[in-house]
Amino acid sequence: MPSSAELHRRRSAAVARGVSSMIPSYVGSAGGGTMTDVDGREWIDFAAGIAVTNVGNAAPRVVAAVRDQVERFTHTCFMIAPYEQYVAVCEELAALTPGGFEKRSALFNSGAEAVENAVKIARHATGRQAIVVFDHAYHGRTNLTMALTAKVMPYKQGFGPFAGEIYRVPMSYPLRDGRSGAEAAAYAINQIEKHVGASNVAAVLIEPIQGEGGFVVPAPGFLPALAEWSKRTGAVFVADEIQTGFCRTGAWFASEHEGVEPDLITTAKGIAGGLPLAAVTGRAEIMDAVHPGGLGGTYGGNPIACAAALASIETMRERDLAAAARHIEAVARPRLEALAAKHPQIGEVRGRGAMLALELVVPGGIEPDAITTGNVARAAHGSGLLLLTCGTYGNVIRLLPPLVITDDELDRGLTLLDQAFADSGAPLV
Ligand code: PLZ
Repeated sequence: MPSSAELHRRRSAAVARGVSSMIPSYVGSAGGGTMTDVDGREWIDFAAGIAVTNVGNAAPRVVAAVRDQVERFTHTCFMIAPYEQYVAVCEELAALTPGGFEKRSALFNSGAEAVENAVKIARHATGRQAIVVFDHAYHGRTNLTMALTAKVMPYKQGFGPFAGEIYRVPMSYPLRDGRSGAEAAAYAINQIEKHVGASNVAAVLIEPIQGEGGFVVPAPGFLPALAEWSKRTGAVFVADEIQTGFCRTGAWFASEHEGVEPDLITTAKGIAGGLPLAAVTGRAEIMDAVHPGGLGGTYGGNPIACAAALASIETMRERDLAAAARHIEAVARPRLEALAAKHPQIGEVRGRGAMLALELVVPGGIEPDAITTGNVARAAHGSGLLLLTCGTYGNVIRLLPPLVITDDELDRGLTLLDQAFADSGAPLV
């Protein structure tokens, strides 16, 4: 096997610079909660490929299902010759997503594609155009989803012009806005009504816990108030659960923590254990407003990805991975709180389940500290911990381990994180 150094040389001459990688090591193999690079070094995985391998890397049931499916048939295109696996995934989505109402789903390849389609469906069903999104939001990198995404660098810089009829309003961000959920919702709703007009809003689109934007958990009451306003004014309430979905936050979907039943939910990432699959699921009357042929794509709901999804869902159910996510929080949160007690740069420990974060600030206030954040991440990478950062201000360290991570691996990862803070030169209290 070529070394990482050799692969890096080849990469520089063949792969576009715009596609970058967090670490310079190349993957040899990965399983469960660890990864081994081509140079034989083992890593603890606190990234899960950005919240994708919730069932673990190369999960045995997913591997078996993919192997079986690939031998039977690889692709026919559901729009040409349909197959059971697609239907079965849509049945699972109807059963697992919040809301006891009649639902329909459509399958796609990526999160961004699911979000684009949710927007198409909401516009078609309402006959309206405006889409309301939030500060710090992340919804993808395609043209429409870049417009929906808040952060310019690196996602949008130089890539305009962007799609129209997108309106951004303030997000509830307890550390930074000091507002209760009800106050933050009233503020956002007032902006929508004054700047967009209630009767123009096709959809209110929100991540129940923001992902790339900083693992921002809105204050309690914020999401229900927006869902209620949407219902009252005829807007489609869309929860982007692409990062929060499939047991990540200790429930099948993060909307459940606040009893919210979104009209539409977008999913991807954790749905298929690493194979590309995404979905829009929601109220039958909204989904079915679109004419036959109005939704689709060559690969959407590819049979191999669907087989992987069915195996992933079975694994999540059988191993109760929502409970596993709660267990991860129960183990990790006290360790993170202890870390915060030692390092005054840690302004807040937050998150839910296995979606946990540390926001780093200049001690004594809330000024973002991206420098220490970068130093901690680099130190973690140097010691074999796959750790991601996020946040509009680049000052949030996030933990996204596979939900099957063992207690021993979790403990080793948290110890490496502790060490990374020590090595980063972050001063102690
Ligand atoms: N919506 C909430 O988290 C993807 C993107 C990383 P795709 N997040 C990771 C990067 O830098 O590209 C994401 C998300 C939410 C939509 C998406 C988009 O999903 O499958 O990457 O298109």
